[in-house]
Amino acid sequence: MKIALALVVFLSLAALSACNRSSPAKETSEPASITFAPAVPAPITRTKPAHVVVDLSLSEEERPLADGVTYEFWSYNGHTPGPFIRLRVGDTFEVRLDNSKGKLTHTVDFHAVTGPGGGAGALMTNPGEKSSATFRALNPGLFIYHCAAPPIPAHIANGLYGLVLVEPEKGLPKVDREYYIMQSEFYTEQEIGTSGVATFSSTKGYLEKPEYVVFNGHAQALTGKGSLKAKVGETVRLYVGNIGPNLVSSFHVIGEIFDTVYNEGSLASPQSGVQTTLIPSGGAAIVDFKVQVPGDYVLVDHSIFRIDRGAVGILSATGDEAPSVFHSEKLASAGSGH
Ligand SMILES: [Cu+2]
Repeated sequence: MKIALALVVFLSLAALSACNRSSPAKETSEPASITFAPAVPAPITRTKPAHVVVDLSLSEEERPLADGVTYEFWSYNGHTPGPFIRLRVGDTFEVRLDNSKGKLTHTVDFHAVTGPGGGAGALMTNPGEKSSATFRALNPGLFIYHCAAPPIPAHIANGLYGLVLVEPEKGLPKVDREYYIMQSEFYTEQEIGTSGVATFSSTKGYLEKPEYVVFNGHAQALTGKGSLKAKVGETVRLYVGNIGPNLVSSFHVIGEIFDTVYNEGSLASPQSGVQTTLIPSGGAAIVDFKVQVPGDYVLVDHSIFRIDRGAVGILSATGDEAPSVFHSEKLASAGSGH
């Protein structure tokens, strides 16, 4: 009798432990934190991995590329660049790709994904169809994603790309403001500035001779009303991607020295005191700097002729003057009326 009872207890415990094995600690499921450039989703506050759902939709539609110039952009979620996706290391992310309104086959290659094609084969989706795949974010860092449907160069050149940030377990150091910037080229049959609809030129793509080099999908997108804002005393963080499709970016902010650069999107060994950081095609960097002097700071690719092709932005800083750091006699004399 005692043996029978012990057997029952043993079997019950075995069943319980098997049950525990088949249903591990349940991950919460939530929609991904996404935003459109230049906005960045708020830092992740949860302390455990989650199952995160990323909804991406595809479209091909004409939108402005420069003043008086439109272009047929191929886009994720109706924006070029596509959404900024914020994850935490260890998260699983389920990508649901909706091509029900698209005219062409598209997919996504996530540089944050470990596995064949970065998911491109699993997510190859014909017009009128949807697909999904689930990945684990194994590595913290800032990563590009882009379309990889053939012909790949055209699918990238036409606007299908964005950034994924995979936060480390303890997050990144806190800053006051974060912005999302993506550099890219546009290869058009028409010379830069030609008003009307600009059409894609694969010939200029092969020659690596872009007509436009831009931040955030439009010439001078980050100027005028699109200027980025900051206040003196704040630390600003820029998440900068460069999709190319051909050029390497020499990213620089005129009048600033980067306090911290997480070069090539790796969080492993940041550098300090950097003037210009190289961002390869298909790569990214995170730069932090504290704003100490009010005024306009110009964001450029320091391959400087590209400012005339559209790659220029402004970070406008307001606040008290800091004459011990920056003092202008000219301004002082103009102010005194002489
Ligand atoms: Cu595509």
